[in-house]
Amino acid sequence: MESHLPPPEQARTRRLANAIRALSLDAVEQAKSGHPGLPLGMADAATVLFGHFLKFDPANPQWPDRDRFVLSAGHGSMLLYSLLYLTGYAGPTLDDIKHFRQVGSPCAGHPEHGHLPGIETTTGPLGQGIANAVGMALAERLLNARFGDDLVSHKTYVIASDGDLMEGISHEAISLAGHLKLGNLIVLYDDNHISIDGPTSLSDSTNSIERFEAAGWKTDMCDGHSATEVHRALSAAQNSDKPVMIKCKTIIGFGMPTRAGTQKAHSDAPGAEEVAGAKKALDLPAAAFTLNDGVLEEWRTLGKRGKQAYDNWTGRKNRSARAREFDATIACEISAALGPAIAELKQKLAAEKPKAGTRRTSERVLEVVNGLLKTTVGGSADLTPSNNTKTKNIDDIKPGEFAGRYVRYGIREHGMAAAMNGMALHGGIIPYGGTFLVFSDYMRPSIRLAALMGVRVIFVMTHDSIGVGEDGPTHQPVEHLAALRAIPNLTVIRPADAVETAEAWEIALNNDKGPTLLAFSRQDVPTLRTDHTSDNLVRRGAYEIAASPGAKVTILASGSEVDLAMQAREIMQAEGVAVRVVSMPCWKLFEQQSETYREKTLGPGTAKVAVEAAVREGWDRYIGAHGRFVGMHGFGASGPYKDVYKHFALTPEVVADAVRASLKD
Ligand SMILES: Cc1ncc(C[n+]2csc(CCOP(=O)(O)OP(=O)(O)O)c2C)c(N)n1
Ligand SMILES: [Mg+2]
Repeated sequence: MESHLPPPEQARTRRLANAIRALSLDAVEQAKSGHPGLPLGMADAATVLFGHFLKFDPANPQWPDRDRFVLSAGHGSMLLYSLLYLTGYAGPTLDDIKHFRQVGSPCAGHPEHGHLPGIETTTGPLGQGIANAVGMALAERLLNARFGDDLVSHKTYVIASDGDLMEGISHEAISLAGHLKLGNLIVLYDDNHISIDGPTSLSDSTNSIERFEAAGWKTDMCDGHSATEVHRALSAAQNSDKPVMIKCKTIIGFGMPTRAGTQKAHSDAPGAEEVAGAKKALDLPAAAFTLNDGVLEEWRTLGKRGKQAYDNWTGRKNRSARAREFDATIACEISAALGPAIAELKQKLAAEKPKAGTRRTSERVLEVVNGLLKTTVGGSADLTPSNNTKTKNIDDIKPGEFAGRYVRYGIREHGMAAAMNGMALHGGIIPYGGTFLVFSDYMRPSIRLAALMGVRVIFVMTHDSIGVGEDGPTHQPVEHLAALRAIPNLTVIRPADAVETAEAWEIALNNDKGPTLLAFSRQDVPTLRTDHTSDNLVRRGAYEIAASPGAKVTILASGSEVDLAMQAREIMQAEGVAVRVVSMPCWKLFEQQSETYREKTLGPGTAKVAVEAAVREGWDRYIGAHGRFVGMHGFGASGPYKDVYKHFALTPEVVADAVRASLKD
């Protein structure tokens, strides 16, 4: 939103900015904890951004066409809380700010998405915010390509710190944004030359201007304390065909008498004397949480700048023939046709009985999904032919061309995951993206944040075990399932066959409360579910896939090892021993079932054997201390996958031995 106000008069901006400084100083001092340095250093630049450029309406914080503002350096949270309060959002209240960093206050230590409207994403782990912003900016372009300028035309602004730009993820984010020519992305870099240990010269000598330019960005520089200069730079950034980085030279902790410009300003309560000194220097009232007369009113007036634009936009949307489609898209409504389409595919798969890696069936499911839903946007971190994530009915997104629905993320797993989070947060897009399960480690911080924020992102992780084969232990996940299952609110599903794969996708697409991680096999697996049920059995997390009246033993397994369990069962049945098999594609969903269902499914009174080509961690919960586990006890090995399974004693015969042994216990 270009400024319709004249360029800011320096003294007025400083007076407004000092209100941010007052609140930030008082909140940190009161909490005896927090980070005053960034809010004090970036207050002037943020005032120009919010007062003249950012398109927002505090009365309508969910306005789909608002500009997004991401405080990537989440430790500076008081900057954001101050801005939201001053511009007139319903929250935080002044009382919330007085309870900064206290349990129950929405003003948490770092900005938590969902605690307050206006917190576009959870930040704190440095580098994540700027990478989320790339996804938000991309989402905007994709929806603009679909709905046009009238309905979708906004920018994503980021404040990023030295730490954000030192983190490796920023490299992935910056180079992806530059490549895609995301001209609607504007980063204000808080170039204060200070991090926790001291001057950034201790650990970094990057020329950030050259770095961004090399990645295809437009760059600019300004004095971050000069309202006129910041205004000029933001004006010049408005109509760019490349993302823009504005290096704002600032003084950390601006105004603090002894701490400004030093690492002491970064964090911690400055103490009464320092606060008093800062307030004197900044011409602020001495009393805590008190602003100069008229400043709050002036801020509130600025907060109403966007109302007209909101009303105009609402008018355009209501007049649009596509209003309903737009609303359904932004809400990512799942078409009522999806359920029947998945059921139909399941029926077909049950009859056809493909013997294929679940990654391949996943592509078949996606073909149906991408044909039915317009909101899915796929991608892979340079493993498209292996992850089977690109279907024929969607096209590539290209630099400056956003009609497609498939992102070539390049070899940027972490950047991909964070960008997917940003797309989901933006609204209107259900992102899914692939890599090998073993490289979930490269994405874990973003997977964790997706789970913490509760956003609908689908991680497609193929090559999910030693079944990878020849590529060997570097490429064979063993501890990953356990580690991922430990992330709260992450739904990890490892389907056993084609039918479970279709069911897993249905669950993932309908899960709007958090991310879903789908673990797919590289190697072929037979179709085990050959009797069609319209019921989605994976939804229960675990279910009896093979019954045996009078069974003495229950074999629990997931993914490709359910077939092993079934073969072991055959061996035992031939010996006259009744064995039942339970497929456990998703522990999280199983835990949500009734106690009765869980007990019945686990087979009360039966001995337990678990089979999974992964480490044992977690299985004890289901098999008990005396249960037997057939799986991995260390890293894998390179070789044809069937040989590797034999080498690690993951065979039907060994499972049958475990069953026999368990009968003797
Ligand atoms: C991934 C990650 N590592 C470490 C930290 C801890 N930490 C918080 S701020 C910070 C660096 C501070 O420097 P800068 O980013 O320049 O912020 P400034 O001090 O200028 O506000 C660090 C290391 C973190 N939040 N995230
Ligand atoms: Mg810094």
